[in-house]
Amino acid sequence: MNTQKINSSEITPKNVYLSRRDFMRTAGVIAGGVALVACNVSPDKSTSIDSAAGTQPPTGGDVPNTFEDITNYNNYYEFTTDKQRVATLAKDFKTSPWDVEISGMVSNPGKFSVDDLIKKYSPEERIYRLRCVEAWSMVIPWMGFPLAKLLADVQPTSDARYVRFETLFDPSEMPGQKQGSYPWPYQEGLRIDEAMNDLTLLSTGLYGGELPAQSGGGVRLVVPWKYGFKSIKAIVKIELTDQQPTTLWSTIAPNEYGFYANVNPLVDHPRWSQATERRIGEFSRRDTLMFNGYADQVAHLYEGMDLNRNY
Ligand SMILES: Nc1nc2c(c(=O)[nH]1)N[C@H]1C(S)=C(S)[C@@H](COP(=O)(O)O)O[C@H]1N2
Ligand SMILES: [Mo]
Repeated sequence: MNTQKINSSEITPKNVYLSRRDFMRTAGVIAGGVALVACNVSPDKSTSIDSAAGTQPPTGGDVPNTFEDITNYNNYYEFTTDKQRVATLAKDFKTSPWDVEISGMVSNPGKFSVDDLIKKYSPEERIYRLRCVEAWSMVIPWMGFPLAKLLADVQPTSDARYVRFETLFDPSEMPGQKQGSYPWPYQEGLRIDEAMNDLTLLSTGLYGGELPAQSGGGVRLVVPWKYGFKSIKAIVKIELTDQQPTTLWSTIAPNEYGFYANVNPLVDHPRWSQATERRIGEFSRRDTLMFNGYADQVAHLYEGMDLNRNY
């Protein structure tokens, strides 16, 4: 089992880590890290020193990344394609109150506030690996609840086969959306059995606290066995449907970003290898694991499918 039973109390507590950051600031240490290019440009071949280098063992287990790394190195094109500027640009983004509308093929559609969802489904901690399609990775202690719990309550009809997710569209708050180069709003989708899998989380928090704007607050999806772009942020709509949903990335580059997007070291991206990855905070690359290390829990979902074709 690789579901990550590490408890966040075993790792660098947030306050210790924050004081380390303050120390680094005072000492005039510049948090390095190279500005990396976007999903559709090139992979992450960087071996540069990241801000947390030295705080984690270079090899071995899955030690959660620091709060600082998790919240200052983000992919969130609604704000910017510059990973290290998302935090600043999202600083005033309002994550609460936040509503999600659930519609389509369900018996109990409706609008749900994240506050109510938190009360109803009592989020738990889930420490998951996150593997970006660009070949970098992190380990993140999410707070959240299985999407399956919410689906059980809204009751998909027997025709429902997919779940479609949509991010907020609000160019006045999300400056990246003023750029017409992407087909906003960001959309993603899962097959209903993938959505029902216990690993699939709706996340409402990080490191035991709230979910920061740059991490996808009010509420985001976390699908740890798929490339990071499936884990859509700032969700305002969830729709049950009988059609395979269109996704932002498969609209832009269908030959590079498929609907399934399962982490698979044997299927390379057309422009780079997916065999290894750079864990943020580590110096050397590590091997990428089939289904990001969650094969025991999810491989059965894809039995009989050609994973080369269904990338
Ligand atoms: N709405 C939205 N969701 C998104 C993205 C985005 O640009 N917009 N980027 C995706 C990508 S490519 C990755 S790797 C993860 C990154 O999540 P993190 O910044 O919390 O690490 O979010 C995903 N979810
Ligand atoms: Mo990504």
